[in-house]
Amino acid sequence: MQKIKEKILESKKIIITAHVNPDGDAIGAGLALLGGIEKLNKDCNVRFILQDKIPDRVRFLKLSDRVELYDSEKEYDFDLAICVDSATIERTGVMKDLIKDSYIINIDHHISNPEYANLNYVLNISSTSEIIYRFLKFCNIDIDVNIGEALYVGLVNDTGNFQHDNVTVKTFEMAGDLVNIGVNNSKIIKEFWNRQSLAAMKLLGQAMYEMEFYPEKELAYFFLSNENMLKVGGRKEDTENIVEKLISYEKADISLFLREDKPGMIKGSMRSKTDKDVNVVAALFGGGGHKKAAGFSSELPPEEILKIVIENL
Ligand SMILES: [Mn+2]
Repeated sequence: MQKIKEKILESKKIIITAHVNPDGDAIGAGLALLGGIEKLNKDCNVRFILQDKIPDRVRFLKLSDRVELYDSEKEYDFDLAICVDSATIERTGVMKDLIKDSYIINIDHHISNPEYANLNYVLNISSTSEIIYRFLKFCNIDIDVNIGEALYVGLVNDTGNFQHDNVTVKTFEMAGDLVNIGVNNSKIIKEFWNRQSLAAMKLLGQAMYEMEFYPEKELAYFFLSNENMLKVGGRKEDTENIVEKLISYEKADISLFLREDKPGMIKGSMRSKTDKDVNVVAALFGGGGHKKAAGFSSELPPEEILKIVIENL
């Protein structure tokens, strides 16, 4: 943390980035870091630039208008790049090409992170937002309510609203501290958590109705074709909670959700509620993540992916 602080203090122009299809943790961590850097180094110009647009449900965050979309027509001038919540540099999408030859700091919480940067701060905790919170505290930066709300959204996002076992005493202490400085828990739940699109509701309904269960592996499974996705006008962020809901089935130990991204390309996500390690299974397809939550991409047909998963559980 000291090295990151020094690097930020000696920089004049910083670009923060995060992964494609950004979630609440990517946005929360990035915005909180941006707000914090502006307090730490007042001579520094800091920007938060992403490949993809942010979900509507984080737009209530005061700092969210600071997110910029990458524009290939523009020139970017910076002396430090910071990647948050990105398990690999490829996860930043087109931003990779912009930053790859510059000095990079990697701040992340995915155990699969290969520490790809010049300076890496990777901790196996709830969220990147929890890491950023610790960093801001370490630097004695005043966490105001705008930074606090961004951090809280990250926490709620990556803990499944304090449901997963990545929640520790420190996570609750952080949440308590943020509530203390003025973050309103029920406001965040109303604005962020309980704000699903119609397409998300329809797709979740379909997933729950058509879910298959493989009792020999306690596996709950659902495959969503691109055709069914288009039928309800769904986007990939509308499918985020399906894998979480699959595992809420009383008999399921593992859930597997496959989504046809485009013909011939499947995105897989897995959850575990026992000791079974889904990170290892996702790695068979070149993916990764955490022991209890992991993802991958594959060009294999869904029934083939299902077969491999079942064989390896
Ligand atoms: Mn995260």
